Amino acid sequence: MNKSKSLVQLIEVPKIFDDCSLIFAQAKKHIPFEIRRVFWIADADTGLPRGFHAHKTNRQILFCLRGSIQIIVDNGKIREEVVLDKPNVGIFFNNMIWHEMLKFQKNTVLLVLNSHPYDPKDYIRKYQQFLKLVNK
Ligand code: T46
Repeated sequence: MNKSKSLVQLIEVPKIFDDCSLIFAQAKKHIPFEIRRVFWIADADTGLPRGFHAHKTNRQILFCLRGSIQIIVDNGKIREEVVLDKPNVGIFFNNMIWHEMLKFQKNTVLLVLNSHPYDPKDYIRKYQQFLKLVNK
C-alpha cells in the first residue's frame, strides 16, 4: 500500500534511555495543534470496545503509555487498523476520522492530547451519519 495514502498517521517522539525511558513531545515540533485538553484512560474493560465516533473539529493524538490496543481508523472510504503498543509512538486522528479502540490489554494506559475542549456536540456517534457527512 502507498504509505502516503495511509490513513494511519503515526507520530514518533524522542525516547531517551538513561536510568529510565524518558519520552517527550514538544509543541509545534511534534504536536501539530495547540493542546487545549488532555485526558487519559486506564483500567479499561479489556472486553469493551471504545470510541466508535468521529469528531467534527477536535483533532487528537493518542499515546499508549502502557499495554496495547488495536485501533481502527476510517474516513468513509478506507478503513485501516493498527496496534498501538509503544509509548513513544502516537497516532494522529484528524477531525472527521471515524475511530474505534478495541482489545485493550490489561493495565493499558492511554494518553490523549486534544486540540479542543470537551464538547458533546462535536461527536458524530452514528456511522451512517458520518458516512453522509464525509461523502457529500
Ligand atoms: C475519543 C476517544 C479516543 C468528559 O466529560 N470529558 C472528556 O474530556 C471526555 C474525553 C469524556 N467525558 C465524558 C463523556 C462520557 O460521559 O466521559 C464519558 C466517556 O466518554 P466516551 O464514551 O466518549 O469515551 P471513549 O473512550 O469512547 O472516547 C474517548 C473520547 O471521548 C473521545 O474524544 O476520541 O476517547
